[in-house]
Formats: sequence, structure tokens, C-alpha cells
Amino acid sequence: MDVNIGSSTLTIVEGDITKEATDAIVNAANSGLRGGGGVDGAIHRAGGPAILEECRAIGHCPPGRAVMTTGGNLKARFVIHTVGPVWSGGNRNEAGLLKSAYLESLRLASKKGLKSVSFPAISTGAYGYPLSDAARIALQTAVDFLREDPSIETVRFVLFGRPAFETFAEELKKLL
Ligand code: AR6
Repeated sequence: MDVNIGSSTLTIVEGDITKEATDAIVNAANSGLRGGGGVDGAIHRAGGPAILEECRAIGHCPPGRAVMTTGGNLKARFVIHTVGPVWSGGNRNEAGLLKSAYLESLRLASKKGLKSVSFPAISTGAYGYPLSDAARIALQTAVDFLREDPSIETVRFVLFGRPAFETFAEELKKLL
């Protein structure tokens, strides 16, 4: 499903983000940038050990911020590592931190002159963020960003499995 935002395109697809050929893919990392399970594990497995070495050199990334490494053996040239919030009921600024994770990733991509970025559904696995709330924040943040900054031509949300895709599709329809 594609929507045009000014001269840019926002796309949602079902798939595996490690196969994406965008300039950057975004990783749902942890603050220690140590690698882990879920999409983080998949990206490090597919990208090879160079990415973890670069992460070690960077050292740390607080929730809501983003850092960048090269893409190692991935098709994507870069990996933007961001850290989403751990869901703990909704009263610990989870929504603000999730929005910030998307926004800081997009700002970093724009600052580096990248034209295309793919995102997973940050925080919706191990970190337990309710999927439809997370989808609404993800999509709203991307739409608002693209309206302000057309330098990024393509933003893709690559959802793992049909239920996640359907949830993003529903939230995208509501938003438009
Ligand atoms: N492509 C796209 N999405 C994927 C893939 C994939 N290959 N694999 C999983 N997902 P999670 P979090 C989806 O747990 O909740 C890690 O251990 C998955 O279905 O990867 O932000 C880190 O090191 C889910 O919808 O990330 C952190 O410690 C989404 O990616 C912690 O988990 C996010 O799930 C971060 O937790």
C-alpha cells in the first residue's frame, strides 16, 4: 500500500526488513547496542560482524535517539539503530519516546542525505508496545516529517507477518 505525501512516497509492506534495498534500514536496538533477538538479531545475522563492531565503537544510544552504522553485508548501505521505549502501561512517556525514535531516525537519514529508509514496527515485539497505538504513532510521525522535509523520497514500513501489516494498513487508512 502506497500513499503520496507531497513528492515523497510512504509505503507499507509485509516482509523481512533485512532484504530491503533502501539507503538505510532502521534497527529496533537496545540502549547498549549489543545486538539481541527479534529484528535486531536478524539484522546482525544478515549484515555480519562489522555492524556490531561499529556499534561497540559508538557504545550507547538512549531510548528515543538514533545512531548510524554501515550496512555490512546487507543490501542497504546503512543501518540506523534506534531504541524504542519498553511498554510499561503508558504513563512513562512511552508515546513520546516512540515518536522520538522515528523522528530522530528520519532526521539522521535526512542529515546524511539519504533518500530512502525502511522501518520495522519499533517496540512492538520484546518491548511490548500495543501494536495499533505504535502503528498510529509511527505513521503519523512519518507523514508529518515528510510534509516538512521532502528530501527523503521513500519511507517504507516493513511489517513482519500479516497481522502487523493489517494493523498498519488500518491505521494508515484512518490517518488519511
Ligand atoms: N523484519 C521486519 N520486522 C521484524 C523482523 C524482520 N526480519 N523480525 C522481527 N520483526 P523486536 P522491540 C518485528 O522484538 O520490541 C531486541 O532483542 C517484530 O515482529 O525486534 O523494539 C533488541 O536487542 C516486531 O513487530 O523489537 C532489544 O533488546 C518488531 O519487529 C529489543 O529486542 C519489533 O520487535 C527491542 O524490542
